[in-house]
Amino acid sequence: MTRIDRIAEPWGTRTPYGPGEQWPTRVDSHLADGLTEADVDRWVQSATILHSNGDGLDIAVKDDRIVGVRGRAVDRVNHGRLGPKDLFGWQANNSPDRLTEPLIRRDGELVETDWDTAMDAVAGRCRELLAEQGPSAISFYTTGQLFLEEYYTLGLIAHGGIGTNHVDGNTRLCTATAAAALKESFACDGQPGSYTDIDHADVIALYGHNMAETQTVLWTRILDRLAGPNPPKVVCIDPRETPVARHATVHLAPRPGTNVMLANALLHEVIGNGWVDAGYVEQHAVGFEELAERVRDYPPELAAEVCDVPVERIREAARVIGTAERLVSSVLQGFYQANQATAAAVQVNNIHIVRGMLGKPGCGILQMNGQPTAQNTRECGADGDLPAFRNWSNDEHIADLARVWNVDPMDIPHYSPPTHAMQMFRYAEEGSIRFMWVQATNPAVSLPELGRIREVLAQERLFLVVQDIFLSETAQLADVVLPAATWGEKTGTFTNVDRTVHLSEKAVEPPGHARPDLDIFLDFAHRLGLKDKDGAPLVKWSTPEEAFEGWKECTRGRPCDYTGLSYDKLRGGSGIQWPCNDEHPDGTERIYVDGQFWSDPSYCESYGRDLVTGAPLSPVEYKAMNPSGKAVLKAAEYVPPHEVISEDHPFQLMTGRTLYHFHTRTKTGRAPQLQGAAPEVWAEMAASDAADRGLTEGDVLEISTPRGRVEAKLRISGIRPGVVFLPFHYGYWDAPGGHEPGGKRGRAANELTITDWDPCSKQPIFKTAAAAVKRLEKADGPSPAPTTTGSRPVTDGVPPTTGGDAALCTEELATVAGGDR
Ligand SMILES: Nc1nc2c(c(=O)[nH]1)N[C@H]1C(S)=C(S)[C@@H](COP(=O)(O)OP(=O)(O)OC[C@H]3O[C@@H](n4cnc5c(=O)[nH]c(N)nc54)[C@H](O)[C@@H]3O)O[C@H]1N2
Ligand SMILES: Nc1nc2c(c(=O)[nH]1)N[C@H]1C(S)=C(S)[C@@H](COP(=O)(O)OP(=O)(O)OC[C@H]3O[C@@H](n4cnc5c(=O)[nH]c(N)nc54)[C@H](O)[C@@H]3O)O[C@H]1N2
Ligand SMILES: [Mo]
Repeated sequence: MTRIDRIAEPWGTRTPYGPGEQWPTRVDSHLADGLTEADVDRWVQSATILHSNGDGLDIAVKDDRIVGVRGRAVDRVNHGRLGPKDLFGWQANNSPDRLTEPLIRRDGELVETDWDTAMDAVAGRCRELLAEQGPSAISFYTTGQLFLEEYYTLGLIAHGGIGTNHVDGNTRLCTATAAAALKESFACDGQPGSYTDIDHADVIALYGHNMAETQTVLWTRILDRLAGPNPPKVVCIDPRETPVARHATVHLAPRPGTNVMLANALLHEVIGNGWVDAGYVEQHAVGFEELAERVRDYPPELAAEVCDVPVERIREAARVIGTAERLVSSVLQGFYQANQATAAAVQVNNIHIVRGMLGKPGCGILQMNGQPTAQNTRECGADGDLPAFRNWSNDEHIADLARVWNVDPMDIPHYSPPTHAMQMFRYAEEGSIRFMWVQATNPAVSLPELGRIREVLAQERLFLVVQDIFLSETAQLADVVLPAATWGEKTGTFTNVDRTVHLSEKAVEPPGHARPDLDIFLDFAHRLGLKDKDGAPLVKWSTPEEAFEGWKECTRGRPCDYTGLSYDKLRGGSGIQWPCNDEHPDGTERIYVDGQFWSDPSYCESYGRDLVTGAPLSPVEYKAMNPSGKAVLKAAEYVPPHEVISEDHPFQLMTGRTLYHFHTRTKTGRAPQLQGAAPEVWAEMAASDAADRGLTEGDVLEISTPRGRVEAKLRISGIRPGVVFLPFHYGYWDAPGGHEPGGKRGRAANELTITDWDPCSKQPIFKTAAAAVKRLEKADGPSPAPTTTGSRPVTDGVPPTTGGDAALCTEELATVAGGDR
């Protein structure tokens, strides 16, 4: 047993292993100061929530309070390991400033009230608007952070009960492109691969994915392969010198917004050099000719110029990828939130299809998720999709869903594509949406162009309900605030990116009168008196387990088949991967193993879209591609970003994350070790840019775009020249004096971002804009950015990031086998 500072050493100790071997077990734990495992009253099974990795853990309880966490050795995902956010983030549950009572706005002020008054106000306003304006006045903006049972219930209430098409989640900002890219290539959502592919891979390519900071345990798996015999090669495509880039065999740092150009050049090389599995393509894919023709126009020389990357390095990356025997790729926000998101992500699928690198050990695509339960938002139909990957433009699928719900098919809105989040905010701005219920997301910090978003949310005519665990920046603008119970205080299941389903059990009571999100939805359905077509209650369950059983029926025979799972089966051991049914009682490690895809027109989730305009294809257009059972290769031309640099705005602006914080910091900002590691906003710039402008480490800068301005201290980092990076974690709930929303001294990166989205996935573009930078004050010390991460300084004299004694965690290396497979 070792104790180490997991702020200073975020990934912990290496446990090297070789290709095809089992990843060794290492059990990580952290308990509140002074406690040992002997003090713990009980351990309660759960999984991690501050990212999408889905690491199994147990919650330590003493005197009915959460006092720590310990990784689950038996879990297939993490083999016992936990990341820094998991080890320390639970402390937020115990914060003294949790919401404990509902609040309602009276004479302009939010005041405490009881649940009856609050829910009557919510249901009452909803009923009034339904009578006056119909369902299109009602909208729900949900999240990727609730549980499966909650999303399914919400989707049923909104689609089957109220009949509104305005249901989306912050997953639109997050992994709408993951879903879109999978639907374009495979006609259905669902990850082909498995995390275990990392155990077998000889090449791992990361596209706009800083996995080291955002899926720390998955990255630990890669670090352990890199430390073992026959390590894999790593290809990193990221404009910053992230920890991933530092471990890469080849690092390409393209100009932001040029991903399609670069990916097309990689495909140009792969196809041009004949690194193609012709037999696989012939049997299992359509569209090869169009793709080959398109990428012929994208030689590496052209990409080198447009992306500003050395041509030899593009060729080298293409050779590594093109000659890989077992290739794993992962894609995330550097693609999904950048120019031409879906078109770029689809090219990564294309690489795997043309190389026949699917469905075999070591050959997996991870079109990654970000939030812990985003997969369920999508599966359960709480993001505009319909439950269990049903196709909204297939009338038979609507009829089948109506059968499951016992409603009339015409009561389920499917007359047009589901309203995406950015459009919902537009409708609210224009006044056609009058009721917006926001759950577990903080749009007043996380949406682009915050000045505009605050105005939309603050309108008198919009009835805003916010369901949260803290009085977030968004909750402060609400008409009614509903205090929720969270992870550890309620029971439910969730599914990670490699389709592993975990059960998360209630460990302690929620504070005050906070209630589980599921109970709040059930209460709402009850107050509205929602009925099925026979006059029975529409929602037929009252507990999470009953909701799960209802969901299982909804998935029967669909790709994400949960019928073989149960709460009991998920208890005690490892998480289990869907599909899990009679045919696959222990779950399914990889899908598409036989080169058969769920693309039959009568079965598929989507007919796809035009990658450049985003227009949905009609069933006839889809069928004309002859896709039955096959994957679809879709080519895309490169289109430059909309907002480009100018004399006034000479820098490209990118925004993103740091290892120590989660989003708007409502949880990690309340965990002292994490907050201490990254206490305040900063801005990253290359040494050459700083030198050109006479700037030094720690200078106070103003970064501005036509939308707003932010004040931040300069970190001179390994970012590519011409680019400024801001973390988006810092809003206003704990802002020091002077920083204020829309004021002279902004702090939130989204004051600066642009209202623009990918035509296909409708995901906002948080990573490509043009900005100006000027110095406000000279440095009085280094910037507060961490030194262990992508923000590592290139200048001397910056003290290392450490959590000291407070951040000591236990590591237990074990020889016993961890989770199989
Ligand atoms: N520590 C931590 N972990 C998290 C989260 C968190 O808030 N904090 N959030 C979770 C969630 S919801 C998500 S969605 C994921 C996100 O996880 P990531 O996508 O890994 O994180 P980001 O920092 O948003 O962006 C990744 C990288 O994209 C690069 N990038 C920017 N523009 C471009 C471009 O045009 N091209 C390319 N190739 N790269 C570009 C940036 O330099 C950045 O390093 O993380 C999850 N895990
Ligand atoms: N500029 C820029 N903006 C971005 C991004 C970026 O990279 N750059 N990334 C985007 C991405 S990928 C994402 S995912 C979003 C994230 O953006 P948000 O979803 O707005 O961020 P969070 O801080 O996770 O907000 C979650 C809220 O839910 C509350 N909460 C937590 N648990 C529960 C619960 O169990 N029940 C309830 N009811 N509430 C709960 C928290 O207190 C918090 O207020 O930001 C997006 N915005
Ligand atoms: Mo996300």
